[in-house]
Amino acid sequence: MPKTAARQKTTTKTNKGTSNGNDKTVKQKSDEPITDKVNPKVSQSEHRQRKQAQKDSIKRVEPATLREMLYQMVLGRIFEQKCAEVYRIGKIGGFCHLYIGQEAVAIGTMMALRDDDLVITAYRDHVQAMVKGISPEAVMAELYGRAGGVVGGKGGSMHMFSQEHNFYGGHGIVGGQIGVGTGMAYAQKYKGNDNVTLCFFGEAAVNQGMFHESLNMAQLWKLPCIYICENNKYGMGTSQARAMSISSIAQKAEGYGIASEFVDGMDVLAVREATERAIKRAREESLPTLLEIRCYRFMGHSMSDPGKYRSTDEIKQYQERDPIFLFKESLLEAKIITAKDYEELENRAKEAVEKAAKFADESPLPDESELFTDVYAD
Ligand SMILES: Cc1ncc(C[n+]2csc(CCOP(=O)(O)OP(=O)(O)O)c2C)c(N)n1
Ligand SMILES: [Mg+2]
Repeated sequence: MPKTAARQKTTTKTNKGTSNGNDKTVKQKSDEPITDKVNPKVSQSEHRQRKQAQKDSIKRVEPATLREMLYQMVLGRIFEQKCAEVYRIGKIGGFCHLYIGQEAVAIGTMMALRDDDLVITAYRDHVQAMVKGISPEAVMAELYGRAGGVVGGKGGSMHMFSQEHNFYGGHGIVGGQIGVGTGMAYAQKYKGNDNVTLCFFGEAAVNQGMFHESLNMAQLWKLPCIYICENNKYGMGTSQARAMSISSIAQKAEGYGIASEFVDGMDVLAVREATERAIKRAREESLPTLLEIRCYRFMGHSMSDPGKYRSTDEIKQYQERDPIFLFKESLLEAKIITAKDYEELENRAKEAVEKAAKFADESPLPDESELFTDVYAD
């Protein structure tokens, strides 16, 4: 991770003078530029800092929740590895964007939510869909384009959706979901409930006008929306350093008077704690937050990415700081799990994924009669 991502670097600033009367504390961070280079010495010291931080955070979370968080991370990883495997033999077609390396973001944020909270995301959506409660079977069958898929096999990888689970997609237009998510948060406020909306997007989406218009409205109307920017450093093959004039995305929130925080996306507990603060702000005060969560995708942008824009050495450096290994080590050291528990947990995840693949294999193709249902174009 770039040095700036260490949560120890976060400092606070009170933002008293906004026109909306928001006198809440706004987090601000040091703004060191993002570079494409990884400094091994800095990385090692950050890894040590993270481990120390996890030691303290572990004490604040129920052991059963910690174990479930680890299980969900492992399930997400094994599920995505299976997707890559079956994609290569043609069982999944079309676009397929994997989440491997970023699991701490989905699990750290979403496992702090209530069931009636809402989630919307971009096309890298399989793991988010499962954490929100959609079964691995329904997600895998959707990837296979089968009738048993969560949207009947008509959406595919990028369009997981389930109103029943308050999961509103799965969107392919970069940044498009930020406006929809803002509207979802508006609807909750209008209806008078205290539901929170979590809106995920990548760092490349921040360059879209939709991001800026949405953040402006969210603060103006005081919407209970949490904007989660998953900054994995690349938008397809373009690094953030080549595409964005200011490297700190969290800093952009300040332009709209929105509270923001810089979070280490390799540390699932740091992600959870930052999300809890944002949830409190949204639920109790109906105010938005922007979290910039620095992470890294270990796989290509999609299954068809030749990967020529970054070195294998860079990928290796990040893989050495894998968020799953870090969390597993911390839980072993804190004696929340034993090595045997981990083996059992991993086997359980493997079985769940194999069951999902079998379900998808056996699920029929959508019936021809479905061809013109759910079609809204003239
Ligand atoms: C409006 C729009 N422009 C361009 C594209 C093509 N495109 C698909 S993914 C992508 C990169 C997005 O990167 P980021 O938002 O950082 O998300 P990540 O893939 O890293 O998760 C682009 C440019 C698109 N889908 N929509
Ligand atoms: Mg990105």
